[in-house]
Amino acid sequence: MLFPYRNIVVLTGAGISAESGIRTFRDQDGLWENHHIEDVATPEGYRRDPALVQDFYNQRRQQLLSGTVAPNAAHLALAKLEQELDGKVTIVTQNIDNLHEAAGTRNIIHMHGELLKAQCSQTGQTVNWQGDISLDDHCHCCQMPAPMRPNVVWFGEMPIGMDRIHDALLEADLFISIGTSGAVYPAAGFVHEAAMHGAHTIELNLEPSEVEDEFAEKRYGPASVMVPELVD
Ligand code: BV8
Repeated sequence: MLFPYRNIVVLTGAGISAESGIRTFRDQDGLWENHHIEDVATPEGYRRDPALVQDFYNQRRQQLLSGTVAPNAAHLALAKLEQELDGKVTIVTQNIDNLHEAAGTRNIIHMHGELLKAQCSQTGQTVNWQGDISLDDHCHCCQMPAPMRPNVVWFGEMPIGMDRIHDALLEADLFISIGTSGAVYPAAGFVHEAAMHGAHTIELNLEPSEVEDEFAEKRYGPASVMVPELVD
């Protein structure tokens, strides 16, 4: 158990879901392999070719809804930590899958959005969405119904929950990063912010991330082994 910590912030990235069968972005056969980031993860790319972008996210949503992916031991260990710690655990995830919730995590911030929600491209209002988003799907919140888009934060868009995240980093006495390459900001900067406020910092990853030097402690190996080892 992680005594004596009482305020733990955990940042997760695609690597925590890799052993559940969800592809990462920048690894071998990653999601970016057959897509240019600017074509599928920017507002410009969506405006240029909405059908291509919808299809990129529809395929990932279908996988999530297919029943073929489940939380792995890393997600389950974090949910157990939240239940058992005499203190507070905040999961800040860059992932848009629902595997943390499926494992039982409750206190979670999806800073890059959620695959199982859609949003009005005009107002940003979100609704739960359990199927494909087609170009014919329009919102119910605007006088002139606007197209529905994936509820996902693209490059150049403001991540979700930044105030809550900064508050959590201010209080944290332990910051753990799991399964992220540290390639994307502002998430990659959270370790520096937590350390500045006196938190101990641990990186758990398959290999050193781009911000490995910022961590006080580093342990490398698959998340399904490393996270239970740290938490139990
Ligand atoms: C913003 C969409 C500002 C969702 C994604 C400095 C400060 C602030 C911003 C910037 C900055 N410098 C540059 C920027 C701009 C930009 C940015 O960071 N660019 C990068 C390329 C330099 N950031 C932004 O635009 C962000 N917005 O800053 O807004 C603003 C302010 C005011 C007003 C408006 C705006 C928005 C960033 C969000 C972009 N959206 N995707 C989706 O499609 O899912 S990013 C994409 O990368 C995903 O969201 C993903 O979450 C994220 C990070 O990737 P990882 O999760 O780390 O995955 P990756 O494949 O890279 O790595 C996996 C790791 O796991 C590897 O290290 C691997 O070794 C490991 N692993 C693999 N298997 C395992 C494992 N580990 C353990 N066990 C295993 N089994």
